[in-house]
Amino acid sequence: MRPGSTGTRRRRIVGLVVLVALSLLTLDGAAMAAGDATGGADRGRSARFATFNASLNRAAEGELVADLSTPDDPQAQAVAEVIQRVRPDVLLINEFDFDAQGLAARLFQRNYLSVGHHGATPISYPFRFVAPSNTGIPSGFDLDNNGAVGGPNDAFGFGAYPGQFGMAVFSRHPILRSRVRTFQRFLWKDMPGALLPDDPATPAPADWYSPAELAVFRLSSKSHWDLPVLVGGTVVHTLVSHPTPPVFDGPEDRNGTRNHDEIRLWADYVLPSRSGYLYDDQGRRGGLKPGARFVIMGDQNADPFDGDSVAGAAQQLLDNPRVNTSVTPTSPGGPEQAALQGGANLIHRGDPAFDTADFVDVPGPGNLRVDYVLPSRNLRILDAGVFWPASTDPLFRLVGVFPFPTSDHRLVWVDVRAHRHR
Ligand SMILES: [Ca+2]
Ligand SMILES: [Ca+2]
Ligand SMILES: [Ca+2]
Repeated sequence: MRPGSTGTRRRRIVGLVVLVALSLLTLDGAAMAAGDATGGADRGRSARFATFNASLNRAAEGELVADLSTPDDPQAQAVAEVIQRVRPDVLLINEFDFDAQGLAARLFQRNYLSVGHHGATPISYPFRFVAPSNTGIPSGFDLDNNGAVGGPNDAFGFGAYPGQFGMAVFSRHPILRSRVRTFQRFLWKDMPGALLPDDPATPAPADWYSPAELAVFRLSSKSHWDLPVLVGGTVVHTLVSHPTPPVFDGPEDRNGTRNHDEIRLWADYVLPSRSGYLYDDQGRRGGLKPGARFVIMGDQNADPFDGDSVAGAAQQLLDNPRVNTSVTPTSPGGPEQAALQGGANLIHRGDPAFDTADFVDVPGPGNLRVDYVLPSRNLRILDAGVFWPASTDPLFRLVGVFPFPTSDHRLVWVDVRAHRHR
């Protein structure tokens, strides 16, 4: 979901600098020197992959960097402790405001992850990746058809300034930077059979966006990144994204249809028979090669059974022939909170043990499964979980109930190992 939608609307800055370059993968000498011999499944060919919509977004540009410049931001402390408790090897953080220098990511490592919280062991991620996000970049068009151009809803992705609600990846394994692919600028109209929304007030089909708008409309609301990570000599393509929430629109369902097709991008990317139309920001076409190993992860903003997404949106991944769904991450806190909170949770079809987000229950969608870590079938799942402790657990203080100490989402993790033989 989208927090802060009523937040301060600062003057937007044309994100030329933001657009120009992928920020560099950074090596933090201090963090490396600190060392870290502990960890979940980070030995040999095994690794713990995790996704966490940590809600490290701020209403104004520069505010996250300011907050992380000192070690005393309570939310960032709690987010860091969750990470230190779970100890992922490869971690995607959704809703982590982007800055072109990667300063926020560096400061989060130095001032929060490298500092132990409440007795937890510090954790070091020598490899990090951030890149521009479509959020908050002005499109120059009236995309929400409210009669005016400008504001978060007319940006390439919803956001008050360039990079708000961006993403960051933290890794203890090398990210093969020269082989990274990004799909920030892939145009929605170039997806065959795209669910382009229709203006119900006109007889023409699929005409919510004009031809001029479709000529620039980027499918990805943030970005889609393929980050090849080297795990014990094996390349694992880490496929990360954060599709737009399927709500905050009208009967045309422009966000729901976009959410569906943003999810579809990865569903097609992993199938050589369907990926031929895709092109990345570097001008290369196609998707993964047959036999490639991957982990799709992120807040997909779609529950397979409940909530407001287009029917079948999440199933594009869950029913994908290349995706390994042999283990579904669960928590003790999800069922407990669904029962305690009631409302929409009482009529849900999905198993609350699979929930990953604590949304409004009355009136609202209730708690949903929207955050996923989905390995390829040629990776073995050793273990998995959702960090949502029961209320009797001392660590429940890290998730809490609204207003949340960390986020309305929970961290999801999966331990994988590459098969010796495919
Ligand atoms: Ca508008
Ligand atoms: Ca129409
Ligand atoms: Ca709730």
